[in-house]
Amino acid sequence: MKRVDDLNDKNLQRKLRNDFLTDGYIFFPGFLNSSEIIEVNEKLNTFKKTKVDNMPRSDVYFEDINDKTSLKQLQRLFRYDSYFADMMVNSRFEKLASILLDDRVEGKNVQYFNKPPKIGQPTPAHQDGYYFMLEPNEAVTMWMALEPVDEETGCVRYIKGSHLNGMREHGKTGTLGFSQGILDYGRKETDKNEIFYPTKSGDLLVHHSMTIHRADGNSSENRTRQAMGFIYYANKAKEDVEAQKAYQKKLAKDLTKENKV
Ligand SMILES: O=C(O)CCC(=O)C(=O)O
Repeated sequence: MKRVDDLNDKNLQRKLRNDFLTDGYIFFPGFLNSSEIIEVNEKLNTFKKTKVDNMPRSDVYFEDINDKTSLKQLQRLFRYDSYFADMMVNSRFEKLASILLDDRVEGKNVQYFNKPPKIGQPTPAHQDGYYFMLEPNEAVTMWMALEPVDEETGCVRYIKGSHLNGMREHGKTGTLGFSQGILDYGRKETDKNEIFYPTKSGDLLVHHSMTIHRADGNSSENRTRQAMGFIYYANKAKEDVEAQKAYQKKLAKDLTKENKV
């Protein structure tokens, strides 16, 4: 997992950065190999069995709060297990983030995403930068498939080049884990503009914090849709810490009131 040497190739770095600057995202098939992804899945399974019950409610989301088999998201895994801290810091993920943002970077989050079969909800169209509150808005989100993901289970969809067109207006979505979405999504874009990515285990998608993206729900009968997320901010990006705190406080209050956490 700690190998970073293959990312030292200058030609590869140039290509990755150019594609990222043009499209607002990159697709990196097989970023983790099969034995690495088996190890990650084992660690996550142990984590779910042993640690989730003791995590604060703000870091654990279920599709249905009364159904403990409907786990939807885990936040900030790096705080609870050094294995996930090691995945975030001084790792291939960090190195790739640094190449794409052309800056030193700081890891901010390691997440687990699931969409349980039949009830896994769609991810509303959004730009992560709206949540991040950065100036300049220079950050990346990495999304890594932990199992095969396709149109039926809800693969990630991007609007190519949308990171170049500024921040769209966002508003409340009612979706747990993605509380804010683009209010008029579909006014400027159609399904034809969306590039979607069926993925295999270990494939990685990385998008810029201004790139518009979304995903469908999981309409399959019995397949889960599991993935991990990694978030890195560029050193040059300054956080509006006060606005962040106020947003987190309001979100926690709203979710508790709505009995969602
Ligand atoms: O897993 C998903 O459906 C999307 C994840 C996402 O939108 C994000 O991490 O920004």
